[in-house]
Amino acid sequence: RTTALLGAPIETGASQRGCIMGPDSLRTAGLHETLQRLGWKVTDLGDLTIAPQEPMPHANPALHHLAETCAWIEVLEQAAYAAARDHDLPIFMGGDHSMAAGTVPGVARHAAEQNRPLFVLWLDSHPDLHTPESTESGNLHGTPMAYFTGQPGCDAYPPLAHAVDPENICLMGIRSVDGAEAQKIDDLGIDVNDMRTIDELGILAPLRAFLERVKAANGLLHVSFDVDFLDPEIAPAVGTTVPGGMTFREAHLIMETLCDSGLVTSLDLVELNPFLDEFGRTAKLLRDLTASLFGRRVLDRQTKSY
Ligand code: DIR
Ligand code: MN
Ligand code: MN
Ligand code: MN
Repeated sequence: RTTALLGAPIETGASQRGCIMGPDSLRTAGLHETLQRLGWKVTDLGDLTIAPQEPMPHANPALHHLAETCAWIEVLEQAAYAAARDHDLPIFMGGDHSMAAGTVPGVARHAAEQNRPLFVLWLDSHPDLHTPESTESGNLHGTPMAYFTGQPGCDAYPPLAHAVDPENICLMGIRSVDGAEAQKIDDLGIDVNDMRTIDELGILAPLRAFLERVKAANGLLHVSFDVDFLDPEIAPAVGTTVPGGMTFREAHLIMETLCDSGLVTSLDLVELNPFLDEFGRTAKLLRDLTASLFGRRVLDRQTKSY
């Protein structure tokens, strides 16, 4: 099977600088070699880039880097589309989470061409359901989900050709939601597994139920992995840490379960800020979690007889 590594060194959607180094930090951690050892054919497509932009005015005075974000969306939509068309399971290495406003629509175009629905598994502390109009922080990494589901209020962004059906989205790990986002969650009826749900049910029951739906619909499945999904104790290299996150074991179990399903067709690794890392340990953890998704096992499980 084939994978591609596509770097999106974008940091203008976040409040702090540093995500620009994310793709190179994942390369330095040996992501390419790790996946190769697991038997994958790996192509590093290098990093995307955008031209310098003139500021784009907007009614929301908090917004910053709107023009850069629009340019990234256009470049990423095309590149993610091509990567999904040409590879079994491309990896989009961020870069802050605003990049999902490009990768998800690109993958959605590929799904539409195949006449298959696109499903999205969103692993994040945050639902990222702000619009450029509703965001109070002005950080556009809080907006991709509203954009790729075709919500009103995103007119500042490029026109959207293939919206993702909110019914095909599953959010896990949610523990920081702004008022405008809570309202949208209600309106859209999105499947949100917040930390209370996970504490009560564990992660496997909701994940398996979602995977069953993907399978029954013969869908493509995009996984968007925000580093702040993880507990800050194990993943300090992110600008927006939120306590009470996913443990090491829960995160690996999610990735192994996704691997077993065989359903995942693309992956975002976003919000890694190497400037905040400790001797590369968050980058190495992301590498290892990705390895679990790509087939690494401690022991190949066999039926045990007791
Ligand atoms: C917050 C943070 N909701 C905002 N969003 C983040 O600024 O809109 N998403 N960090 O991952
Ligand atoms: Mn494909
Ligand atoms: Mn996010
Ligand atoms: Mn987040």
